[in-house]
Amino acid sequence: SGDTCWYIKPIWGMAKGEGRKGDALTEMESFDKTFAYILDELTTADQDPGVKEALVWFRRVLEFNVPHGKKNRGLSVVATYKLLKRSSHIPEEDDQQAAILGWCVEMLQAFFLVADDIMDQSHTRRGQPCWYKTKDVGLVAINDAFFLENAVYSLIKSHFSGQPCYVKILELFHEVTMQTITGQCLDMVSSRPDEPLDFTRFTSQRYDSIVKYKTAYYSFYLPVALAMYLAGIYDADSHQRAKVILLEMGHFFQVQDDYLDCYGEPEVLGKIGTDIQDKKCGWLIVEALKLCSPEQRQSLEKNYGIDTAENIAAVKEVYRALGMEDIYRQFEEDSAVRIKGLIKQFSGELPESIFESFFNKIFKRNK
Ligand code: DMA
Ligand code: MG
Ligand code: MG
Ligand code: MG
Repeated sequence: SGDTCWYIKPIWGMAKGEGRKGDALTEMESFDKTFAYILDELTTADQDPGVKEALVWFRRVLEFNVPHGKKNRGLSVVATYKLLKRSSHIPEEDDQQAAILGWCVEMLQAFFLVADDIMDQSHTRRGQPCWYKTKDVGLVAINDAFFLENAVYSLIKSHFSGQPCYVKILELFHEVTMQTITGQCLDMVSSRPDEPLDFTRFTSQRYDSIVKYKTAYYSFYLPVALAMYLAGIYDADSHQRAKVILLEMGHFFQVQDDYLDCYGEPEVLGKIGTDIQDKKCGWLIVEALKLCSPEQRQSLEKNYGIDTAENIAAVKEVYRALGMEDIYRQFEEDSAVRIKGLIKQFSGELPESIFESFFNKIFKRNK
């Protein structure tokens, strides 16, 4: 540490012994407390008073877009870190550091989602209108997405600058952001609104690449890799092993997302599906194209990617006739077996519990 002097800021003034095992704070409550702290750190003006109004706006951006999700990704940083350090004594401030990184993942996700909802022309997210659809927001949402992305780096600098893991964490966020942007690009260019529908592009290979890049890296590898760096695990072999398992889990998670887009309950899911009318290269259409008859394919060609109730219903009718819900159930079961096998095969020195507990959080989810 020395002169570079990284230090851990006192976060929520915990009295000695408070918040330890057996105390009232749940993981979620203590994680949420860290967010209240982050909100103040990011929007308190020790700066030019001329920017006050922007800081007030950013506070609204953060409050609206960051803390209201399931927080699977953010909580996984904390949970993984705790499992990695289980044997050794964890000082409280270390948990706080894991929670800060967890919120960085949630903020990165908020950045992607604000932009994703504009690109996908979605209506709702987490049970409220999408940010760009909110009154008085509109296209400033684009700048707000940039703010959310950059706020990640403000936090990393103020909490990790000078620590051994600092550069690794920075590089990881940059790398994973580029991977996600690449996946979002593949998602968007696989079907353009103004070009004729071309199902020959909807291959499993294309689908695999889209979901690996747009979802798996940032949702699964990133949280675990951050916890590993914080716990001092840098070796390439352990990271490679974790990546094999977590990318497979990420693939499974996006298949779930695509299934729920069509079959989920919007009230439970908090969002209304748009994949059919958006002409998305999603799991259901890719699998349906493998199974359909020439007549069914014709119906899909005629109706996919058109935003009217009739066209959407016609696509769903072909899915129904093909039994896509049962095909999904089977995929779910097969995936659980495959992923559990990978955990056994690839965990190496890492505790299998970090992967099992992450997987258990998402398996059979309905939101
Ligand atoms: C999600 O893809 C990917 C990112 C990077 C946000 P999506 O558009 O299917 O997500 P959602 O269903 O949440 O809009
Ligand atoms: Mg979307
Ligand atoms: Mg999208
Ligand atoms: Mg989706």
